[in-house]
Amino acid sequence: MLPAAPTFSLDLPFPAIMGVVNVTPDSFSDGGKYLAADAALEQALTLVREGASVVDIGGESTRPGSETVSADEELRRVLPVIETLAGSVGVPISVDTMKAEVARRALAAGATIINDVSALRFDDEMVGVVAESGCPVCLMHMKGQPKTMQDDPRYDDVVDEVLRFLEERVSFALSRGVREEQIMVDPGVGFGKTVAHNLALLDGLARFTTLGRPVLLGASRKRFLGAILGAEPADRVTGTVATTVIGYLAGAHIFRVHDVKPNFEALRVALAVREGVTAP
Ligand code: HH2
Repeated sequence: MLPAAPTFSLDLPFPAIMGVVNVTPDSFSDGGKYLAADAALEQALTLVREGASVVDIGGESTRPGSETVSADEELRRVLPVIETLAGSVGVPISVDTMKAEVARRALAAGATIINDVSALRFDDEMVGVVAESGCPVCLMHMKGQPKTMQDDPRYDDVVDEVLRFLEERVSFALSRGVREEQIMVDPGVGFGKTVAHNLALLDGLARFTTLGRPVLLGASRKRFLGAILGAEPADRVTGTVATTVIGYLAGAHIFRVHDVKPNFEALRVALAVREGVTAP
């Protein structure tokens, strides 16, 4: 048996799938595909039909080398999608942003989760938005900034360092009035890590459950899979499914993926083996 899921302020099945919709021109795997609000809406509905329990809407690419965009531009991309989805999608909506202003307006438009890949470090006001709203928040590890994070990242012990970083970010959030039940944690696969670092994190993933918070894994279609498989993003789906099963067996709770159906089916099988039930 895997450890029981920690108390969480969001009513999610565990394991749960977070389906990704990037409303950006430049995301590494789906950039440009869902820039029009109706295309984003259609994709979100498809992901939910396929088994997603959350949809994550992003308006700024954080792929290695990406440039930042203004809050206005990010809002212009995500707000119409969140407003439309909030009335129709039937699952919680997460907003993938590092900016307090975007988070605030997204929550007002119907998002209920903040996914901050800077773990509340990029914008000083973000922690206040999370504390005041009481919404669930994902705190993710990133070494450096997206623009330069893949320039020779180094760690003595990557699992230890990422674990200590997340411990510190959880303490910081708690010290500023965020409740423990609001927090999930994420080792940040691909954010300032070499292929070897990413593999070490996946191999050591069980250690992140010692933080006592739900663990989110975002390995979908990422570059380390391309390095292993010699495949472009669209051909990394089977590799992603492998990471989902490995993550599930290590006790991860939420899987952020672009391709919901294969990951959902793999989780159903893994869950049936572990717990004798057939649906996450
Ligand atoms: N990865 C990406 C973006 N947001 N959030 C969390 N919590 N964990 C992740 O691993 C994560 C994330 C990068 O992937 P994607 O959104 O597909 O690409 P891009 O940043 O190019 O939009």
